[in-house]
Amino acid sequence: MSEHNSEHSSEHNELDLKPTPGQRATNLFKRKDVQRTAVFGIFWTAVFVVLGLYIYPKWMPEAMSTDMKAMEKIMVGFTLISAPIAGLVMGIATQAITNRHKGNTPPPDGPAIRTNGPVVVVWSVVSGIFCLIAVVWGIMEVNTMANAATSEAGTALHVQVTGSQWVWSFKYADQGIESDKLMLPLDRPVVFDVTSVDVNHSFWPVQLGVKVDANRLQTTVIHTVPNKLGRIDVKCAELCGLYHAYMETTGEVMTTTDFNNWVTTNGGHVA
Ligand SMILES: [Cu+2]
Repeated sequence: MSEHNSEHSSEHNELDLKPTPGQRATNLFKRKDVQRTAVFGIFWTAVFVVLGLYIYPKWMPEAMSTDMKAMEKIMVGFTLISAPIAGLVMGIATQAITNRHKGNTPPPDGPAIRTNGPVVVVWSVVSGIFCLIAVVWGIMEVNTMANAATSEAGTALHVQVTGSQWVWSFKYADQGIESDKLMLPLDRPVVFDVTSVDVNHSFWPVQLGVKVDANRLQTTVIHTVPNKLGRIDVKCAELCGLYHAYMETTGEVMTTTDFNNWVTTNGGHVA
């Protein structure tokens, strides 16, 4: 009972006395509702950190290239960066839902956040720093991929990828074969020359962690190195008409011997 009363009177005092910013900051953390919000916020932040570190990677497709591994790291990193922000929002929501004002009198007004200078400065600077980390990290990763593509261009396997409504086809020009399944040898750099014969599609071999637009009359190039044996899902990631959702096929990363066998049994030659 006494706790309930003191909480309300402290909120009124704060409004009536118009404290200086220094006093406001100290008083803020003496308020019961702020303390509860902080505890809920820390709880939710911990939940998001656990989700990001241990659950999220399990939901993602298997990483079968260093590009996909880098992608996974970035996704986990971004989840951790956003955990305290999402935690604070959930903390405020939890506090608001579990401590609703009861009775027939209107609830007392709290101080308006839009006129709280220190709060605005803190959240602008902190989210600015988070955005900067994200941009720099992303640019560094794109640079690493571009450098790898240049240094491995000579030894790479070339696959011409063509999208059409609503199938993918893969032409191995050096081997002289064509397929509707994406077969790739392990640990050999691969360059995809991607185009379309009709509308815009987007070539997305999911487990390889790369994705690029397939445009009519245009060739876009993407590079990766498959580093794990197994099945690949190939999808279209650009809305391209009625059966867009069904524009998918499969493929496989196989040993060099198996790949060469697959090439020769389909009438091609090893190259
Ligand atoms: Cu498509």
